[in-house]
Amino acid sequence: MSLTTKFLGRTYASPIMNAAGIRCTTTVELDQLRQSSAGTFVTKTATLNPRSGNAGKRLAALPNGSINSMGLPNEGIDYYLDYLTNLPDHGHDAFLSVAGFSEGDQLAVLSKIAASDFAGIVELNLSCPNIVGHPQLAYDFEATDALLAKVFAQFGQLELGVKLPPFFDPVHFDQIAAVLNKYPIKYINSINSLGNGFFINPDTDAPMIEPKSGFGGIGGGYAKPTALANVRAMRERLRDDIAIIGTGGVQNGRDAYDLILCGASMVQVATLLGEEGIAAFDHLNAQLQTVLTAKGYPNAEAAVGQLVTNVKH
Ligand code: RRO
Repeated sequence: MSLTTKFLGRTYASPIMNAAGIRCTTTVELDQLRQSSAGTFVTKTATLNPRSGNAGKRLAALPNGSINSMGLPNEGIDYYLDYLTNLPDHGHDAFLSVAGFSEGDQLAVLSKIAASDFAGIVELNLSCPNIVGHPQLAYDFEATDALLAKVFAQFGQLELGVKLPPFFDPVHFDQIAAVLNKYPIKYINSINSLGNGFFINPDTDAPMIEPKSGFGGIGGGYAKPTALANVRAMRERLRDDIAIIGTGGVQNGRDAYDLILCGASMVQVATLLGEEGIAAFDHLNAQLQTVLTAKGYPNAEAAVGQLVTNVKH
């Protein structure tokens, strides 16, 4: 049984990797990811200029997951492009996550990538929940359509995917899928954290985190059923040539397998990786291998989308 996975013409030793934002902000962290047993890695979402992010305590562990309002702290697009383009493969096997605060910003970040030697995959983060005054773009279907029209008109040569927020209604699944199906998107990544949740610290009766009066993105176990729903719903609606990365609530190999059954070709790990560090990949790879072997699959790819649809009582 091999975990070897093909994705966008690349071959990875495992389908499991970090999610953007988790242990991937500095070159030291990126080196650690490269040396780990993760199949590949994605950078922290990069903006045109470096950002220190939201002030105060901005990440907390919860009983079954996490809450964060980081506010997009990152070293800026030039830093990540410099790191990636100096790798032996010019970052061919890596993912570069990017975001902008306006259409102009987003396009400026992409022009920098297009003008560089970066040979990898670009992930447009349309779903950051934690920037004051900036709603998650993908919840505005018209604005998403308008941005993607410009992006693909100008940067059609880039290999582009999009990071989506969770959707909660079949009509919204239909609407976002209809927009995405219009463009030569290579993949979607579902889901980003459950935006603007709230959790009270029982010791203090105050919110767990400081920015935005305590509202923040929820990840970990709380996110798993919503992640499975989004991967499944999008697989049912997207063009076959649009691949899916599944993210949300992966705590063990079975969780990764469930996302794969719903249609994910790759699986990303956020909260668990934040808590456990890169040793999490060793455990998850071993556990995923055990599940796939027990279920009789020769490799991870063979299980993609193999959800059994007749409910057995
Ligand atoms: O930096 C953040 O606050 C953040 C981002 Br950009 C994101 O996409 N998802 C998230 O949970 N936090």
